[in-house]
Amino acid sequence: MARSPEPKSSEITRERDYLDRRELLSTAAKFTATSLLTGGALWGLAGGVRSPTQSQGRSAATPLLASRSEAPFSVDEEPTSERNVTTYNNFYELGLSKEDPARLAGSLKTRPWTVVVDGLVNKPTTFGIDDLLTRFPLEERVYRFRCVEAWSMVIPWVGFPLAALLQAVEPQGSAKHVAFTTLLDPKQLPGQARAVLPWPYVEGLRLDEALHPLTLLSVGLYGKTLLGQNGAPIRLVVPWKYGFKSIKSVVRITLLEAQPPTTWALAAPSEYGFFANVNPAVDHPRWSQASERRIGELSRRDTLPFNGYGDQVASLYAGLDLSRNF
Ligand SMILES: Nc1nc2c(c(=O)[nH]1)N[C@H]1C(S)=C(S)[C@@H](COP(=O)(O)O)O[C@H]1N2
Ligand SMILES: [Mo]
Repeated sequence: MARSPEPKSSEITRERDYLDRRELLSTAAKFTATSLLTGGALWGLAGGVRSPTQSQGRSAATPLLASRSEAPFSVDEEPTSERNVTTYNNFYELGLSKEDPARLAGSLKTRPWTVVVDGLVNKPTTFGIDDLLTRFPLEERVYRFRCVEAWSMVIPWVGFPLAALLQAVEPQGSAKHVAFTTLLDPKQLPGQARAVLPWPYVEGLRLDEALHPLTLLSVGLYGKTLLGQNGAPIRLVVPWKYGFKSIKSVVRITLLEAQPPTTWALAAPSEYGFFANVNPAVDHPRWSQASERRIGELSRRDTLPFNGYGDQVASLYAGLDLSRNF
């Protein structure tokens, strides 16, 4: 399989910081696995400006029909190449290097697949993945994506608003948060055999964040179903937050009153907070967040507050000191 020639992780964040991040993980072996609870997409036909290249991933991606979104739900920026989006990944259940997930994704089986939606809802429901793909109208959303490691991409996701799913199960008045869980199965996700993080990977949002129209459940990108390395068959995308909030290969969505524990905040609470809003004014303890490297570009660019989505989301945090509540 072809590998992306660029970029090396050392070009993005100082190599030492990377090693530190991995060291942190290897010393975290104290965690246990039980420690936590069609034809062509419309956008491809319209105008033909961007012609998707062949995917470099191993599992087959099939076409998905989606209507195109306009601003403010899509940005008018050049998307990162499909090759980079599908070969430069973070998915620690499939290895710690950027190249591992594309190489190892063949072990992840996306059928059958169910997503349990439960907790403080009137209609707890187990959705089959193919029900989800047909029940909620799919849209293409071109979003900026900013990893906490100070690299970024622009990704043409296909998906539907998480709000549509949550409304279908009828949240109860006491529900204030939403927890998300990745598949736990070391046979399919061999990285889970090593306790580098507390498995399964879990993430969370406040309910108002989860209901925000920008918050997407993604089932595809570049007009095709997701490849394993990108979190097939369904993953969260929250474009104003650091990438680690965008949890992959989701099997459970639970509505709760209390704020749920989240994987990176558990692993390194002084470095990763619950909100994890993109914020150039708050550095990571080991590197600056003021600028970023857009994958495929040579020079760095300034990082924008809320990753450029401030007009839409800043009001969610009125009165909250985001330098303390990171
Ligand atoms: N289950 C799970 N979800 C995950 C991760 C992970 O390791 N495991 N990595 C996160 C991080 S750090 C990033 S930057 C994004 C990367 O998404 P991409 O590879 O599709 O660009 O996935 C996030 N979701
Ligand atoms: Mo990330």
